[in-house]
Amino acid sequence: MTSIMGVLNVTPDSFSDGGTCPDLATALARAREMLAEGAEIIDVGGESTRPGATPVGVEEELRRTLPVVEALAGHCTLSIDTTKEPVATACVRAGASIINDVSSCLDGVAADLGVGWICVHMQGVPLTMQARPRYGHVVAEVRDYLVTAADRAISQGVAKVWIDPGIGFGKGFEHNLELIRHIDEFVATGHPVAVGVSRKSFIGTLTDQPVPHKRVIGSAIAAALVAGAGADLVRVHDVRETVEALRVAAALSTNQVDGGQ
Ligand code: HH2
Repeated sequence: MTSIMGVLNVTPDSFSDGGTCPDLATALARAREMLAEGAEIIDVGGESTRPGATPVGVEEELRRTLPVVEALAGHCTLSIDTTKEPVATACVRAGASIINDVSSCLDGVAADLGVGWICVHMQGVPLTMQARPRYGHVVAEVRDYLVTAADRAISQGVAKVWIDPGIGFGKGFEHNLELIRHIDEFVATGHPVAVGVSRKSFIGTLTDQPVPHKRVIGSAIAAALVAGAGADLVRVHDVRETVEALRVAAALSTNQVDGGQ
């Protein structure tokens, strides 16, 4: 059964929901709403990784994320979406049990802290990654990179490792489509697969929808497809709609037995 990770961005500038949680009370209310809708994990993020985003410092990222993690600790499974060791460490000490790492560099931190690690593939860095992403065979290159990183992390003793193809992280439109069409090849590696398709620009291109928070139906369909292909985790902004899409897709699928109610 695929788990749903609800996105809780406490940033002013995230690509689809920046500024929607300007204070602690709003962030906690949003977390509670997503949990009530069926999210199993809340992913707290204090720095946007959108193409061209300006990096923030450790102090500022901690000021945004730590109070949220402290307040939610013990109430749900928490992941911290960061590429910074001090932020990951502080948030894990405060109660997060997963490091969601788009830099794929924090495996040693996850090993030392005894927590799970989501290893995301990214070509380049957020500031420039969409300039000219290039691959020979995108599925094989991304998959092989992730398997090497995951095996390394497991050999260091990381408790649980998810591999994530990093949709939109240094990928062009066709690269994203190819990766999603071939999610089964990632599942076949035996590592649990996490996927973030929610509201991303390829959906805007497919649906001619420039406004990210209006890409809900396309996002839910894409999430249901990757769930059907065996993804362990989908990272989404629109939890209720995704739960509904996964439930219907699972009930109508010939190769799944769970999810129907
Ligand atoms: N995508 C984003 C951020 N974190 N983590 C994982 N594991 N996989 C993803 O695809 C992924 C991610 C980008 O989405 P969002 O957090 O909504 O935007 P921003 O980076 O602008 O805050």
